[in-house]
Amino acid sequence: MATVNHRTREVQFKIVYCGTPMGGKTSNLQHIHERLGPSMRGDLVSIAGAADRTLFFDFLPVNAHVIAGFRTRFQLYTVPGQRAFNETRQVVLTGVDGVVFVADSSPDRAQANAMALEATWQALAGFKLTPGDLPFVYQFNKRDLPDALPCYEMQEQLNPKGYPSFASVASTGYNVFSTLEAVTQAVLHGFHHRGDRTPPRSGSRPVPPCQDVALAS
Ligand SMILES: Nc1nc2c(ncn2[C@@H]2O[C@H](COP(=O)(O)OP(=O)(O)OP(=O)(O)O)[C@@H](O)[C@H]2O)c(=O)[nH]1
Ligand SMILES: [Mg+2]
Repeated sequence: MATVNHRTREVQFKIVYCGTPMGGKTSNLQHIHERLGPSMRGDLVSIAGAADRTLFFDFLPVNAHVIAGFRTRFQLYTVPGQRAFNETRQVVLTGVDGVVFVADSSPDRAQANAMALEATWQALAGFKLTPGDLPFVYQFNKRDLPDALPCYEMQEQLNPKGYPSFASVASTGYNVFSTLEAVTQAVLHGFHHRGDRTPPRSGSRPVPPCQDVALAS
């Protein structure tokens, strides 16, 4: 839920990157942190365990525009993908304004993707949120893998309702900012149209569907 501070004239939104274990959630935040100048973002806080697996969460604050005299700040979080961390996922998702679901395009990870998606919806249901209640953007990551599943197959399996989706390579940054822009636009759009009974799922600009792309080597 957006936090409005009238004294500092700041609005804060919370975006949470959920998804498949080892799918590339932390890599998204690392790329955003590397590419944005220090005036645009805070420090990246990562609580990682063995072999760089996210243990609790990653956190990166990002500044955005000044809208109607209020500075807009997005708090980006990742949650650990491992199943053992269901409780952590629930804690980090508290007050979420928008979700990015990072799926792994490796064929070996198809089942893990489906399980992670189910776990994400279950966690959101804990807050009485159902699909369509908040901006939800898919990122089909690791498109550089030679045996990556076709995007249409991933869409069919994971995104039958056709929410906004992006084919990405988080390790090089491909479509990391497009994904971030889509979810932040959708969150802002929802905030400005709060009175609406129907929450928006996509941004104010139409988002093209995920497509298989020719990636530069
Ligand atoms: N080939 C390829 N590897 C990637 C890509 N994105 C991330 N990786 C690699 O995948 C591994 C896991 O990436 P992370 O960003 O740590 O994944 P995560 O989802 O945060 O993992 P957990 O927090 O442990 O669930 C790392 O070795 C990354 O370098 C990608 O687009 N392509
Ligand atoms: Mg991680």
